Formats: sequence, C-alpha cells, structure tokens
Amino acid sequence: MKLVLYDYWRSSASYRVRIALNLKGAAYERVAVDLLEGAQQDEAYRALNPQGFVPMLDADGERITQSLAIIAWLEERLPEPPLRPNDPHVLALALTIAADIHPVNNLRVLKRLARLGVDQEARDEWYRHWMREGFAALEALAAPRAGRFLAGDEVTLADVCLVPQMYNARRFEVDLAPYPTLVRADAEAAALEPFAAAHPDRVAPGTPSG
Ligand SMILES: N[C@@H](CCC(=O)N[C@@H](CS)C(=O)NCC(=O)O)C(=O)O
Repeated sequence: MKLVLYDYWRSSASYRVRIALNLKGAAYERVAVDLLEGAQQDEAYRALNPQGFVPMLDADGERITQSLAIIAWLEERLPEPPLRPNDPHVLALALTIAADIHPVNNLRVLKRLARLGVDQEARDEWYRHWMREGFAALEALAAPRAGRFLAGDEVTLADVCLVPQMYNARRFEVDLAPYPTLVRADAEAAALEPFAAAHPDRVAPGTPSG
C-alpha cells in the first residue's frame, strides 16, 4: 500500500503522524503543504481536505484527515507496537493536547487575533496562557500513572501528542519547570529514533533525507 502524508515540517499535528508512522515502521512519502504561504487554502488542496489542514494521509487513494483519526487507522492495520488509542486514560491525555491545547493556538486562530488588532506580544501571551493552563492540567492528570513515558512504561498515543506539543512550548519559550512529569516523559520519548526522525529539524525543507 502506498502511503502519502501531506504535511508541513513545523506543524505539530503532522509531527504526531510522522512519529506514529515511524513507530509502526510504515514507509511513506511526504508532500509538503506550505502553511506560511497559505497552500492549505489553495482550491486544489481544499478539494482534497475541505478543512484546509495538515496532516492528511492518502492511502492508495483513500484520504484520511485529522491526526488522531489517521493514527487510529494505522493502529488497526499495524497493531504493533500498540499505541492504545482506545485506552481511556491514554486518550484523555492525548485529547487534552489535541482537542484542548492545540486548537486555540492554531495558525488560523493566531491570524484571526492579528486581524482583530491583537498585537504580537499579546498573541504570544495568548499562546503561552493556553499552553500553561493545559500543561498544568496534563501534569496533574498524568503524574499519578506516568512511568518512563506519559501513560506508563510503554510509549502510547499520549507521548505521540506530547513530544510535538513540547516542541511548540519551547518555540514559544514557555517555562516548563512546573511540569516535571511532562519534561521527563518528553525527554525519554524524544530520544527514541522514531520520534527523533520525525522532528521538524530532520524533515525541514532542504534537509537531506536518508
Ligand atoms: N485537529 C486537527 C488539527 C490540524 C491542524 O490544526 N493543523 C494545523 C497545523 S498544526 C494546520 O493545518 N493549520 C492551518 C491553518 O491554521 O491555517 C488534527 O489533529 O489533525
């Protein structure tokens, strides 16, 4: 089966899917959709994904949108290693990031704030506010059951969502000291090759592949 991932190197939702594909050992090609140039709004791309988001996975012509749906699709076809998207604790951790922290800090939201006259400093504070609030909740939810990784001693969907969100947090200089469980789990997961190979710096335009 031919897998083609439409993504953007710095998109954290795309980063989740690259990690999951790498963990599952799935070979895939990438098509870059340049979010800064607004390529996600091009008519041709919106005909493929009406939401105008990356990531999108094309699997032999079947198009799957939404990073968590793509990962659930992968989990069914390639069950090893299990990422446990149906485990309520794992899913709750993942959704804290993917459904609650990430959407309010999306590019289109930040652009809309700018249109409404919110200046750069206030937009950065908006970004950091939702990150801090979400991370505080995530830390409290995760800490009692965390192990080497966020939901225990095995990598799960929670780590697949955590590592890209920590990348965003560092980009926006969020102080991570109050979230020791997140910092520890992130360091453990990010050091694994399937995570490292998905890092934006490893897939940025102009980066030699291989
Ligand atoms: N819930 C979606 C979110 C996807 C998403 O927000 N993608 C961002 C990049 S991380 C995007 O394409 N943004 C384009 C925009 O805001 O215009 C998912 O998990 O796939």
